[in-house]
Amino acid sequence: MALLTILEFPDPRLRTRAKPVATVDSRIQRLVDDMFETMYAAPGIGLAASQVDVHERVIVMDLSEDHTDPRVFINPEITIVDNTLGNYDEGCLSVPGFYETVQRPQVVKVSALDREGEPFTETLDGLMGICLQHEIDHLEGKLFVDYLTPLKRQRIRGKLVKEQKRRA
Ligand code: QAP
Ligand code: CO
Repeated sequence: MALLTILEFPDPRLRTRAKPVATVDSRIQRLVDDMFETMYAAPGIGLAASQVDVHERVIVMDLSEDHTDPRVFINPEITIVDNTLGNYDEGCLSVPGFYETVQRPQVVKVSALDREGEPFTETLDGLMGICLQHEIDHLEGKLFVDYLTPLKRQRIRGKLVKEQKRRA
């Protein structure tokens, strides 16, 4: 397994639209395993392949405290079940140190392939549903900061660029 480098806002590569996975083969399974290792090390609860500069439709998530609920979504398709919007303070491994309130539908239904390439469908609510929508946004090149006011987004951008320059 390997730790992958996580791209940070405003890296333009985060704006790439990811392509569907054609076959869930050993290359994709290795990517999934490396994404889990990278997410757990961060630590985080969700990671999209776009964030590690792989522009294919792969998401990993684990909302448990002890790494006991690993979930994989390959080529996910979501439909909104409950259009009622809920607020959640979202963060992102690609926007380190910043949390802001985002509004999203509360309940979604997802169809995807698992790590073995088997199709499954499930209904997700609460943080699980929110996190999945956040990760699917990554596959479209969208970030949670895009839902904020331009002023807030610009402030976050400025602070992150400064921090990235300091580290370089
Ligand atoms: C996406 O985000 C998410 O700023 C997953 O300094 C999060 O795992 C969706 C993290 C919340 C909905 C709600 C963020 C780690 C992890 C940071 C994450 C940080 C260190 C974020
Ligand atoms: Co994110």
